[in-house]
Amino acid sequence: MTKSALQIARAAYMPKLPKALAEGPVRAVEGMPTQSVADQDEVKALFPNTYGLPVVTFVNGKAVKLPAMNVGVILSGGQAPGGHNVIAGLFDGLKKLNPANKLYGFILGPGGLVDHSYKELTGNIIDEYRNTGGFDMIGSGRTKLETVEQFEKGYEIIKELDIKALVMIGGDDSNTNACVLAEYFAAKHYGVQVIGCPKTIDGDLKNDMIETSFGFDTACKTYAEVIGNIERDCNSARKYWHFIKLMGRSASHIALECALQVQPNICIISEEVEEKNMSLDDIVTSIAKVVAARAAQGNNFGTVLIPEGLIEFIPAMKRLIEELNDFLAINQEEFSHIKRSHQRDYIISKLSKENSDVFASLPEGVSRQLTMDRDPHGNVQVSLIETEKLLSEMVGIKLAQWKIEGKYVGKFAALHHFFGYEGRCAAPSNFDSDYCYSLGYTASELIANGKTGFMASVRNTTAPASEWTAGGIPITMMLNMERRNGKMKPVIKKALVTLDGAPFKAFAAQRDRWAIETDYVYPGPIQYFGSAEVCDQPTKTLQLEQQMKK
Ligand code: FBP
Repeated sequence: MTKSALQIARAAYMPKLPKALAEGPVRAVEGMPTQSVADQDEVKALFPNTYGLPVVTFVNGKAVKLPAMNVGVILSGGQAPGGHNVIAGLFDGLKKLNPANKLYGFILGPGGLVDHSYKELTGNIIDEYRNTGGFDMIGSGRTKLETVEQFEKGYEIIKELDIKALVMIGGDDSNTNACVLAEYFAAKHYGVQVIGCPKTIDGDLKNDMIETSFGFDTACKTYAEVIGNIERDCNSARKYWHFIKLMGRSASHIALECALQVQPNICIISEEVEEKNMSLDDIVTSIAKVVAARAAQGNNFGTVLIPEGLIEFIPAMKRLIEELNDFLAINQEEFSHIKRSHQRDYIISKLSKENSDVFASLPEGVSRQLTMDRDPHGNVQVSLIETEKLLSEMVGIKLAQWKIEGKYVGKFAALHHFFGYEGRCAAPSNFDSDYCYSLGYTASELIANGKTGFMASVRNTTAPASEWTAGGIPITMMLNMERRNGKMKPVIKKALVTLDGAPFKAFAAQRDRWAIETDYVYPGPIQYFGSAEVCDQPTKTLQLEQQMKK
């Protein structure tokens, strides 16, 4: 594999570990029994073997010689910078425990387990991928592991390879699956442990014990760099409004973090839209007002950040999508046989009056995107909806109306961008390199300590890495019951942006000024070599959230 000079230098970077892990050996200190965040009785009944376990923290202890064992690892869902370092940390941790331990990677996500597609991960393979972005070492996929047939098929290869533990690196849905699998293996007395690791650029897999999901740091810094570049271009040419959509399937953490980093003129936060029961027209009007106010000062330019999941948070649209999800979960087969030109009318005829009216009012392209193929979890693929174009088009129409009414609106020329895939495989920042390596290493210790149904947890992450703490959180603690594909299911509760959280409050305190003044910040590219002040700072979201807790 040909490498750039930066890649060669980066391969030699030794990620930092929490002191307890770096010094090793460790022992597990157990806390009090836990319970799920909600719906305790239902969750407890579904997870009799893995419910209520205590939180585990690692402290220094005495070396214990463990027999050699084989471990499997799966990368699941969307790519996130640092995934390779989780595997590297897991590998190094396992080898430290016993050099005869072996690690197998399942190919292209959970599907690799079911299809028996795997490869042994040797030291040479691991070394090729240290501190690199992407998931290409073994690939990823979105197969949802949920049926007994899949579990049994997976168990066949697990038995054949004599695997004693499986590490699932994934987001909320994949870790929910890991939890279900851990319970299944425990109930069957198969002797296979399952450990999860919190991954997703979306930043929505977090709680009191999981401070952040990996990849969020690097992805946000990558987007903030290019948004900053756009802002500088915008402030130089002074003739365009840039509508920038940012990834994040549901939560607006990425948009919010980027706003805190670059100080745009406008940033929409989906969770606020929902809480304030805003309509599409309310959002359009709020943007048009800022465009007109800036035009009045001679500034016919600006930047608007739009979270990818916005559409689903507009209450009327949310109700429509929920009915569509349930309807299509049952009637997908029939729908697929309807001629494309009749699909819109078919849906209009099948929905409730309120939702049918909303559906009928949408531009053709948007309504089509809402009925397109779901992801394997039954969700609308929001990344396909061009919200940035929809909003700028509607703002243009609104401004034209105001102009007819005699208001001054200046000139409005819009450009569109969508940043998502550009950041998911970026070379991990020092934070993500260290955090991911620590998560993987922690997973190896959870395995060594016989844990199952736990997620690796590394905390105190705004302090220098040596002061981080490592341990494990029972995944059942994060579960609640939610409606999925028309049925109530135990799932990890997604962490959305909260309006009383420190990051939103910091944004809300400044946004009116950012709207009118041009006070852009240009963060520049991620730095890997240099002072900790420049290279090792975590996201503003993480810093503000942790400050609030103290
Ligand atoms: P995960 O939750 O699996 O980490 O994926 C997040 C994400 O990057 C979202 O931001 C985006 O909506 C989605 O994946 C895109 O999915 P795909 O890669 O399948 O197009």
